[in-house]
Amino acid sequence: MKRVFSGIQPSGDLHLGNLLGALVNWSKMQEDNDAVYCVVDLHALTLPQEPDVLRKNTVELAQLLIAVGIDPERSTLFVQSQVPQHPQLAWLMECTVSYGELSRMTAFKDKSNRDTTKFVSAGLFTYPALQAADILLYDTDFVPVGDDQRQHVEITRDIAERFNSRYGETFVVPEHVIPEAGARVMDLQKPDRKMSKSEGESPGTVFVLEDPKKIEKKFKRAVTDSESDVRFDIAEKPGVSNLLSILSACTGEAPEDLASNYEQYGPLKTDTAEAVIELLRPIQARFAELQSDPAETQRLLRVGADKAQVVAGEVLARAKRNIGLLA
Ligand code: AQP
Repeated sequence: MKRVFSGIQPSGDLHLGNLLGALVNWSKMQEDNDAVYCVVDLHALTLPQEPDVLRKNTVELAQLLIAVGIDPERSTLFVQSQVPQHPQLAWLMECTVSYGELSRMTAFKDKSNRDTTKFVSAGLFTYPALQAADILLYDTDFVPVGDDQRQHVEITRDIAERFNSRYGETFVVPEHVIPEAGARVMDLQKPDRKMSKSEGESPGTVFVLEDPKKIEKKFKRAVTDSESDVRFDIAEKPGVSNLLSILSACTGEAPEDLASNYEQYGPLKTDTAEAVIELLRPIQARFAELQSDPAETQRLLRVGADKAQVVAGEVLARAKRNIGLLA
């Protein structure tokens, strides 16, 4: 059986990009694989956090993952900071990746340049090393992620190969799994920018727990262009193509085929909003049930962390032994 690993940050409210780009695949892939899924709270610390908000977001994100379909009985679902092997292996990863490689990460360049007056932590620079540790700790074969994470999975592969060639066969070299539709959901107001949860409340971001009326309004106001023909053309028509991609991810039909059903932007916006609202309806209902019992969620996460440590402990011991650290 193949091993699947992926993680998500409790850095804000879950949005449509997270759902279509990553979580739909998380849910599918747990059927035929040994799946390990993680709320990566240590990654959220790369930006300053309110402690109470972080704690609440961590539990609620786990509840949302369960609501989306992650089954904690079948998959291993846990919180990163409850498995100490993650930061331990991260140091070995930091010493295997170069300053130049980390400097080329677009996520770091984007975030550190977004507002030059803001505090830029060293963690924001080195977190791909922690992410490599997250993935490599589980002898992972496949990493289901959105397109924005392609570069981070690549650097994880480079680190694994370098470590293996320096110290002998230690890590499985993983492959990313990126969905055909929904791999890069763009902001509805700025379709040249990916939808992102650290942006906070914004008219361009559709949240998984958002009220259907608000979702309808956001789609109605989505930025398109001054033409009127509906075509799937990401370079020339990013706004319209984003709507077609979202509708495609919800319906399973190819965006090019969907485009031929429309002559105007209005009906495309209405149908996309409706498809999204229907996709979210059962998730919102299940989340409301789970939210009433956070203690049970925390118990499930503890069980998940204990299960994760069995594999993480073995792989960390192998890495320590091979690099020459005392057992
Ligand atoms: N817009 C997106 N379209 C498709 N997939 C996406 N993902 C994120 N945004 C999109 C995928 O969701 C998973 C979790 O990623 P994350 O926790 O990094 O989510 P985020 O929304 O990207 O969070 P932040 O805090 O805003 O982080 P930055 O701005 O650093 O990305 C991943 O598999 C990701 O690919």
